[in-house]
Amino acid sequence: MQIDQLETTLSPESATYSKEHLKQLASEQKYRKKWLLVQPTSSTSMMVDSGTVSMPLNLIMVSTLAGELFDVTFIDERIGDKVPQDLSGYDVIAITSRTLNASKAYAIGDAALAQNKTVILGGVHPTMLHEEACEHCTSVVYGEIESVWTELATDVILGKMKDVYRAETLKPMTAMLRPDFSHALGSKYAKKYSALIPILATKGCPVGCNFCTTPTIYGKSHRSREIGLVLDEMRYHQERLGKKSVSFSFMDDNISFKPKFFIELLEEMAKIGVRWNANISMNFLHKPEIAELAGRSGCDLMSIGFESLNPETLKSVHKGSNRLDNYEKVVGNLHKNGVAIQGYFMFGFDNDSEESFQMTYDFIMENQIEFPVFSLVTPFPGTPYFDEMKSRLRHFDWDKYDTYHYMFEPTKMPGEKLLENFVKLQREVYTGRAIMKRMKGKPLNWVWFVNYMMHRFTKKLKPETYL
Ligand code: B12
Ligand code: SF4
Repeated sequence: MQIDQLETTLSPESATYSKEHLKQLASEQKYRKKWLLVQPTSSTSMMVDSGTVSMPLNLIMVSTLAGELFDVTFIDERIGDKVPQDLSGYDVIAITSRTLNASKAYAIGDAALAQNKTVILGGVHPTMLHEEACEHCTSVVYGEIESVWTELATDVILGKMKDVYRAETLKPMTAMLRPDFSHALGSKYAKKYSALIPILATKGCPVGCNFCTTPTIYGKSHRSREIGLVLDEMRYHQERLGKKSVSFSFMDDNISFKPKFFIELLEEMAKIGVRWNANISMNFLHKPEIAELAGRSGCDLMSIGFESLNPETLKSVHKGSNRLDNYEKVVGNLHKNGVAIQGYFMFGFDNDSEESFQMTYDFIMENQIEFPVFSLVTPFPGTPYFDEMKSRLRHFDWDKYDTYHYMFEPTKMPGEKLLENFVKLQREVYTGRAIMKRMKGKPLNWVWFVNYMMHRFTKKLKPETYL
């Protein structure tokens, strides 16, 4: 899709920001401005940015749009690309940031401002804390770039930047361009990217968990692309790679939120022979026919936020989609259909007690969860949970907002006990014997390898690791 097919949602009354005007300005450019796009690494010691990393669809979407009008260089620090100290070859430095890499993003922004560059910060953290981010850049983009692109690109060409770009209304996802991976894959370190191709079918999640940034940024909206476009994108990669069984990783917040859309999408995917994985909420996964369809459509792995086995905790975080009495049904149905489970479990909630750890261990072992992932509850800035917990937080060191650091003392357990049990649980589910028990009868694939890596990683864990 070209620029002229994009809708303008911002200030539609203003001719300055019409797509026609942008098209005209772009065609009159004597010099295409040079953008340096940066995905900063984080300084966390945990396994967040190590090994193979997923291709950053967020910055790829920025490069897809910017590449149509400007010259683009793509830097991903996580794979080994380096941001040059001398930025004289660039006009615009555009940086993506989550909380865990915000201090790195800010340092790059500061260095670029000192060299009189136009600095644009985008992503979850600058969106949530745009006043803080404004100190380190020329402009902050609030939320998705697609909904402000006409205004932002026009201002870049005219050299008149605003502090914050924020859309009054979100564009329908039909306006989303097909991601152009060429800039990201141009790096000599691109081999460090996971082979899974990131793809998007929907955006948003109205479930409203109070610790999640998505409802704060996108409200109750849940938008979807046309199924035909998602399939076209999949077929494009099948042709490019010369095979049918290409593996896709859905980046959606909650792909199954609208069952009708999800079922239709999966039925179509089943016809083209792709493999896939996704983040999913449990709203209707307990139905056997859905698990059957997931398996038939090529699902290798579902990432499910079980979060907690404590009903009080689920209630306190407003995770209405999780019903404890469905947990075992969900797991059993998926397993019957050959779908492995990456199960997310969070600890550190006020309602957690030592029993919570034992309950989680039993659940994981009895239900043979293939890839359990444990995190400490982290109130991210801008969320209702952050406001609620602010006075109890131990620090505001963004480098430690990676869900692997101790953030506050829960009411029912001293901090030391929390961390002791947290480490013990992880070690126990990843001992050689526990892995053999959980993985018994499972196909020999990369999930075994992940377990092996986790075995090595968890052996080294100590409570202090999380301080
Ligand atoms: C898929 C996903 C993952 C995947 C893939 C991550 C990746 N490589 O991109 C995996 C599973 C690997 C993952 C890992 C983690 N994730 Co995650 N993840 C997501 C999820 C659900 C979608 C992200 C996504 O790709 N969306 C699709 C893209 C196209 O949209 P987008 O990211 O919103 O980007 C748009 C805008 O933000 C904007 N934009 C973004 N960057 C820029 C830059 C510029 C210059 C501009 C102009 C605009 C712009 O335009 C983009 C295009 O529309 C988000 C929730 C969310 N909606 O953000 C959580 C989320 C980003 N993850 C989160 C967390 C905590 C993590 C982990 C720390 C978890 C962990 N303990 O391992 C790690 C950190 C990994 C890392 N190094 O960053 C948090 C971050 C919170 C915060 N404040 O930082 C989120 C927001 C979920 C939440 N709890 O609220 N994650
Ligand atoms: S279900 Fe997931 S994406 Fe939706 S609000 Fe809760 S944590 Fe966020």
